[in-house]
Amino acid sequence: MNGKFIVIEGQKGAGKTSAVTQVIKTLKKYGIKDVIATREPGGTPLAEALRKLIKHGVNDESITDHAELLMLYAARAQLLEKVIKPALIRGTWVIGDRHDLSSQAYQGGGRGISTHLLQTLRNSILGNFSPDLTFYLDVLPKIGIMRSRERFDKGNDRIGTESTDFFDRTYKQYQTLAAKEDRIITIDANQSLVSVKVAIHDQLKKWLNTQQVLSLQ
Ligand code: Z5A
Repeated sequence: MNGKFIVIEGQKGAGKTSAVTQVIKTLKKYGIKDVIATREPGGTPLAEALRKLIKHGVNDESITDHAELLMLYAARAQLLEKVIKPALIRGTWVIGDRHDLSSQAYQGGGRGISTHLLQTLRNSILGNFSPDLTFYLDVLPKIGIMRSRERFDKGNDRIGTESTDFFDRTYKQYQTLAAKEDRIITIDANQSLVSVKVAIHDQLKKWLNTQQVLSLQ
């Protein structure tokens, strides 16, 4: 792969949208201009159709946890093979709004799906593919929920309107997983938007140096 895959993770209201913008802005500042943004679930016509199903369901039919997980993986598999990998191979950098860590946190923590099943799916579908760098925006669930409360689609968002307990479990799982992995940088997303942007810029600059990218510019 000639490009790099940088992912932004965190609970709703963490500020992932502005973090994606900040990462792209910082990369451009340091001379990396061939960049695309993706989101999960979504990012291809099929994955966007699955996104609608995942977020809104179909009529009143309840969706099982396994069906939800498999739809998320179907969308991810499609995005990976159709968009992310081809971009990385041609040297384009990809900035992802969510990736597999979301499934580990939401479906593993929130839904309580077994680590064994999640690992099996990940190994089978993603193999040894993983992000080069992940920014995990750590926001307390109650702050994130408050921030995203104004969103227009909140009433029709299956996962977004889950219980406080669900978001607490998801949050704990995010924190546990982020602490284990060197390639995940945790950013305190409870602070002001300006402070979050500065933290992302500084951490990304540091990481680019370790990748010897800056010295090439
Ligand atoms: N999901 C899953 O369960 N499993 C998976 O594997 C994957 C996803 C991939 C996708 O929803 C849903 O799918 C999501 C997880 C699940 N459901 N939930 N919950 P989505 O993509 O539509 O959206 P989201 O990521 O959940 O929510 P969001 O609200 O869009 O989050 P955000 O992008 O991090 O927030 P934002 O739009 O950047 O910010 C929200 C507001 O807060 C906005 O007005 C900002 O100006 C404000 N904000 C952000 N940061 C700050 C700070 N630092 N201070 C003050 N105000 C701030």
